[in-house]
Amino acid sequence: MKLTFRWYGDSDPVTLEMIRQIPAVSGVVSAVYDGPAGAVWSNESILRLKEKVNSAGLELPVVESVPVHEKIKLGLDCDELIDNYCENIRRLGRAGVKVICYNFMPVFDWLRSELSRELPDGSRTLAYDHGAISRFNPAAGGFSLPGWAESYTGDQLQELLESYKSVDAARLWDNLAAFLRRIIPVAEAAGVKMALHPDDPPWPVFNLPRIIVDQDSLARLLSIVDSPANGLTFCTGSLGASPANDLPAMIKKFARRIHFVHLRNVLITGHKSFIETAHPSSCGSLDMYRIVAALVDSGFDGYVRADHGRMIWGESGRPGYGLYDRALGAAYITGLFEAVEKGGAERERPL
Ligand code: DNO
Repeated sequence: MKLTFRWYGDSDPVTLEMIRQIPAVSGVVSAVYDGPAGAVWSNESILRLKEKVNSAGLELPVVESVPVHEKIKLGLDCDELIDNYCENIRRLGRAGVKVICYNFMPVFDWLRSELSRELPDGSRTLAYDHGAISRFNPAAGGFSLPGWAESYTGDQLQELLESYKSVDAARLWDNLAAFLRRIIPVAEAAGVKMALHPDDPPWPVFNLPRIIVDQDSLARLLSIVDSPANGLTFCTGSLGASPANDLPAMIKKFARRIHFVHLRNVLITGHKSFIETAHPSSCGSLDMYRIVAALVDSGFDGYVRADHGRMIWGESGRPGYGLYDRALGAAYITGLFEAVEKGGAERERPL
């Protein structure tokens, strides 16, 4: 595997120099943040990003995300927007980007009910409780999370939610299929692998459909265009929030189409309720050893990043994206991969 670390560009308090000092990290996952969703990214911005990352001694193998405009998900008047998306794929391919991570969640990207829940050890973490989420009124406005491409005023959100009233899960699948049929041939030609991020959390919120949630939906997605360029971001924290998902089994089934992995742990605290924990298996509900073993046994050789961390040691900043806990997670992940890859045979080998 190739270990990467997410960087939010110049506004990120975590600098490239800090990232470079995390053991075993070879690349950065980033994006161009200077235009609205749906626009073509300028070649200058793409090259500036790449040069900055390269001159810090790091690679830029993965872009996360190229946001999908809501009109594409709504299937409305979106020909030109899909053309723009294709152009971004071509430009990123020319800049040497290997994988593009994106998602197809209506309106809201990842969603939590609390951004800073204090844990007994004094660390702070992201939490989700479906009851609490259902009591929110999204149209009241001011609703945004730091990972989102967009934040909306109350009126804009109201209008958007109104437009989605005619889009049920079946329609959303149709719109996703139409999008994939256009973008995947372009990605193939550009030498880029598209890696769809599953819905987080993996169930509908605010009556909006969420369709990339389990083994069946991943299989359906991959069958729409049966090409290696139509692949997955396997996010353990997103899929793992549903106890029905058997993550090692899913990895074994889809391994050849997994191009990017987000590794993080969650502690399931009730029905549709969880907190994000530190990465080790002993801290949450997911067996990270079995997850990594499934990746290694399937011959996975793609990009990995430690996903969200808690806020520890007094750090503050973008929830989920502090330096310290993600760096601890990266070191843990490196150790797990080394242990699984070397396995028993290496331990027995005479020195
Ligand atoms: C959360 C991230 C997501 C992810 C997008 C991919 O921290 O994993 O925001 O970047 O959903 O499009």
